[in-house]
Amino acid sequence: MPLSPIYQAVLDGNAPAARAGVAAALAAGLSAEAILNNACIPAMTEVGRLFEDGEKFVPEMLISARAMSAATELLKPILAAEGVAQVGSVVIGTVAGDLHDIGKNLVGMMLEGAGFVVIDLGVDVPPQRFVEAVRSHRPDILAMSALLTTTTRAMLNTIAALHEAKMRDQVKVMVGGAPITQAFADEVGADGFSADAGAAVRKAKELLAR
Ligand code: B1M
Repeated sequence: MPLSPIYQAVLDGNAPAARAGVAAALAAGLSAEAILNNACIPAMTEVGRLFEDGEKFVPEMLISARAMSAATELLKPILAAEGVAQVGSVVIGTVAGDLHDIGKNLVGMMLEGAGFVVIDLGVDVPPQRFVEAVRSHRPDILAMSALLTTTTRAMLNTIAALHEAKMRDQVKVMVGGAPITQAFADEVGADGFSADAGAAVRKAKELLAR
């Protein structure tokens, strides 16, 4: 099974093996999306479970994250090449205080693959930087990612900063990340929520059509 070496390499934090596994799976004819959804993401989910159980620690999570990034680097151009004509633009970032970027990067990649122009602000993005980016890039959508329950409030602060700058009606706001729910999105006044990267593309298209 060409996916098991990738799963194992991400789990072990072995970046060269993860990259080699992805190259082999692509050569064997597997799609980038299948590799992502059936090997890379399940491996990171297992890393999280082992961390919760006290069987893995932060440095191990970090090297698994690096292996995941090495694997997805090879998938990125393929996902982007599957894209169609430009459909809209998105400013994306991980909120203030939060350094998790794997999910945010996947969402950005899938959006690019679907034809969106993506402006990635990176991680630990304070509300004011999101506001400045909306002012300068005039995107259709502002997309925020958060992985820590403690940083989800930064989404509320960013939406408040947009209101304060009188720019809230200029952009649709999308939120996502493991602790985010539709109820939370409604509570903070976001226009859309999605649970995974594929759903994020569908939601972004739906927001554009509104
Ligand atoms: Co962190 N971490 N981490 N971590 N980490 C979690 C999130 C945690 C759940 C682990 C656990 O306890 N089980 C836990 C959070 C608990 C909580 O708040 N509820 C946690 C913790 C506690 C911490 C630290 C505090 C640990 C410490 O230092 N003691 C620390 C905080 C640092 C900080 O941010 N300030 C920390 C650090 C790290 C590393 C740096 C070591 C590393 C991140 C490396 C990196 O991202 N470059 C790391 C990792 C790797 C994880 C886990 C294991 C994996 C996250 C991941 O990449 N998942 C994670 C446990 C887990 O999630 N099971 C954990 C794979 C990724 C594809 O999924 O990011 O959920 P995800 O993205 C999905 C969806 O959520 C969605 O689509 C994506 C693709 O399908 N999505 C969106 C994401 N953003 C979206 C935006 C959208 C739409 C959908 O629209 C805008």
